[in-house]
Amino acid sequence: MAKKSIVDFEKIKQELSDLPTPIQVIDQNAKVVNKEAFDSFSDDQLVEFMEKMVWERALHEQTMNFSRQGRMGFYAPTAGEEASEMGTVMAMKDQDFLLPAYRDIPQLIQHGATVTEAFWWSRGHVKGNEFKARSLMPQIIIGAAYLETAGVALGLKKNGEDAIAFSYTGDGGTSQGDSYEGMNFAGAFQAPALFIVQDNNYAISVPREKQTAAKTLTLKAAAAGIPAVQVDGMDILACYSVAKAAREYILAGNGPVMIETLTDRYGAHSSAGDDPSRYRSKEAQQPWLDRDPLIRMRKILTDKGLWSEDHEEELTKKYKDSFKDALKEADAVEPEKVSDMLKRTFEVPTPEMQVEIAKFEEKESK
Ligand SMILES: Cc1ncc(C[n+]2csc(CCOP(=O)(O)OP(=O)(O)O)c2C)c(N)n1
Repeated sequence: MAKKSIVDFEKIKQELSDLPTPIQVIDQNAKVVNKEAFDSFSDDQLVEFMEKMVWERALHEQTMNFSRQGRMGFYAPTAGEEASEMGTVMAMKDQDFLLPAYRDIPQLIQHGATVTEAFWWSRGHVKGNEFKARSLMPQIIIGAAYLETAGVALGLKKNGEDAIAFSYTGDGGTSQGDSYEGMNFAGAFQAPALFIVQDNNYAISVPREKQTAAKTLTLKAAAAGIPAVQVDGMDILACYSVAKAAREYILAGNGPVMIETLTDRYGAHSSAGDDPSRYRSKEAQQPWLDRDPLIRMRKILTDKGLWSEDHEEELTKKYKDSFKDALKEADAVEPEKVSDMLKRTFEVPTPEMQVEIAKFEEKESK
């Protein structure tokens, strides 16, 4: 007779594999699945949600055009992530502190940076870090924003501020140790932080399933004692409602929260132009395109008589024209010099850097 084990690891593993149902307000067929949440929005609010997503999609399309023309620096495409990004950032208040990653330029602009400043940031110009928005500059080191968030959030708590920290990372970011350390610290100190994981299925070419055996990324917050929830990241009403509820919960002194938005990166990882067809089939992506966040809101608004194709076209043109003006403004400043960047790195440049500075000054004077 087989000896009975003292512990059933398979059962424990199974319990970790039970998938929650992500929170939704409208499904991909534009059917209202949470009437109470839906009815809490006025018609004007519903239109505003759609306008923000049209704005972000226009920003994406225009920046990709600028990139192809060689007029941007580094820029991370955002098509597909409009509901996740606009829904969560619309729950932010001016006094809240933003800790964005490189794919969160739209939220940075919504939180008070100008489009021109965002373009300077993309070009690596120091003026791109001088925005008045209450935010750190977009973090390139994945996962690191969560460490900074723990510190910022603790500072907000110690100052007794009526504000929380909003922090973004991707699924790949949660595979970096920094993100756990940040969440653990924030959990231990009950710091007012909202950790938003935009689970867009890929970390460059590595699919989410290959990055971790965890069935949901919310499990990573559980280890830090932080309540976490999955949200349909293609449903702006759900993203906003959950972010707003999280903000209120955190502000009431209950410690941090994590939200995992299930979303998708439609195109390449960055404007540097990796080729997604090398790691992702069209068939695998199609279900995500069918869940597009604009399609479902467009249907809801059109059925209510609040939206038309002509209006959307006009808006898109208006937004794109404003981005063209912003780029002209960005062009009007002298490009960043390598020597100036080096001079700013330390208050007193090291002897090696002094040699580098002299070398670049010589080159730049020609
Ligand atoms: C610590 C660190 N390791 C590696 C990289 C290189 N890198 C840049 S983006 C990226 C993938 C990040 O994926 P994810 O966090 O899912 O965010 P997404 O780009 O999909 O928004 C990697 C590995 C980095 N920036 N930082």
